Amino acid sequence: MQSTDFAQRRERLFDKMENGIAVIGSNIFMQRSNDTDFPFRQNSNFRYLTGINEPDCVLILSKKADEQKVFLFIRPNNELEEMWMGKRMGLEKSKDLIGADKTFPISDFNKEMEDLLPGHKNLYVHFHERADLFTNLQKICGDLFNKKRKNTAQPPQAILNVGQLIEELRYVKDQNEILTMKKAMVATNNAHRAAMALTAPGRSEKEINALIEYIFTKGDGQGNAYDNIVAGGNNANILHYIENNQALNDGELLLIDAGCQLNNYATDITRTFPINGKFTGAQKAVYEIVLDSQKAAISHSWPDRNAPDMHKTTCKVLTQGLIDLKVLSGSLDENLEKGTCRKYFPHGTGHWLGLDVHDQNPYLDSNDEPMKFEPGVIFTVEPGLYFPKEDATLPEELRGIGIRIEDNILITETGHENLSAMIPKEVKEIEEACEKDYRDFLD
Ligand SMILES: [Mn+2]
Repeated sequence: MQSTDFAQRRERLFDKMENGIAVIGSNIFMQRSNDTDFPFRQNSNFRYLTGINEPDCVLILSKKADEQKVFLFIRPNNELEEMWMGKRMGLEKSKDLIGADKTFPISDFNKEMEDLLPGHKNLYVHFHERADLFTNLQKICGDLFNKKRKNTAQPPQAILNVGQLIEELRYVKDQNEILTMKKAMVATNNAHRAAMALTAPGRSEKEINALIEYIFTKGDGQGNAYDNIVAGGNNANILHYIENNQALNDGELLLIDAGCQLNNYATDITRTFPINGKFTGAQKAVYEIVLDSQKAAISHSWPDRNAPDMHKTTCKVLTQGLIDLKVLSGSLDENLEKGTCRKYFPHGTGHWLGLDVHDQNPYLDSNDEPMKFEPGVIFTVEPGLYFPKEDATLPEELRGIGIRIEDNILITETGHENLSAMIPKEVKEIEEACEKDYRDFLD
């Protein structure tokens, strides 16, 4: 990414702003234990607008009738701190990098904001990130308001959500973003293939998870984009199962939902396969239904279509499948009307994907209509069926089966591209992948 790309993004954000001042915080260190922190991960919006990967920064965009200015608060250089904790960009380098009008030490934030805030009509802040920054700004504005004098510039009188404006910018991905996600998919593919190859009765979710982590981190990848789900047998029926510490049993399935992160961009892939390498009849029957529903949803992925219609397509195939499996009774139309498949498919068909695994993009347009798919939009397609072991109303052979299949889809001018098409998905492909040697995927 060139620094001009980030400048263009800030320019597009300026275009969406009225007279006002936007305050966008980087992430800060999060305490893990006593005086140690969790690994730092940059705030996606701040990263999108600056490319800067340091904690304790705040980006300011100031827009008045006759001028636009960019300011940045950042940690100054400090030899001792940098010896312990790593290099900092500092005030000068960061000013050059993003072409800011001025940079300030982050420790001067409150003092400088007393000068920067007045004269703007609106204050643009993120409504659900960096609540500490929001609270702090409200206090500074309140104090300025109390101290106001005649004939001086006034602090902002209205607070608007900058998050919504940036969501709109981030909806369509540019070529760099698409390329980055394609690169991340290489490790994701290797990890899922290696996992299929290593998995066997007697192995554990822990071992498979460790192998995935290894492949996600050993190359360019930054590790996982979200907590891996490595769920054997009935654990697959807990949608966000992340314990990943149980034994893998003969005759059961393993569901893996895991994606590599690269340059802060996420991939998000799920595969479900037999622990011993061969599907049973019942497992295969359920698997084929989920796969058919997923293919139907993917074939719905065209410009001008939308996610709610895609979800309807998925539900139709799953509901017919549930009737065929004798899980549901009655006609297809009756069941669709009542939404009976929801008990076994309790989540959506997919979500936007990008810098955040659940990417911050709008689901509705300004008229509250579903967003239309456009070239450059990326989302997941991830139907599933979940039959908990404890549900005595289910046919016995289905109990304990949980299956989800998830791919990442890019909308193109002429339809779509499945970014994860290379990861085994057909029954035959999966059974072949289970036969392989996991060491073939470590290089
Ligand atoms: Mn997902």
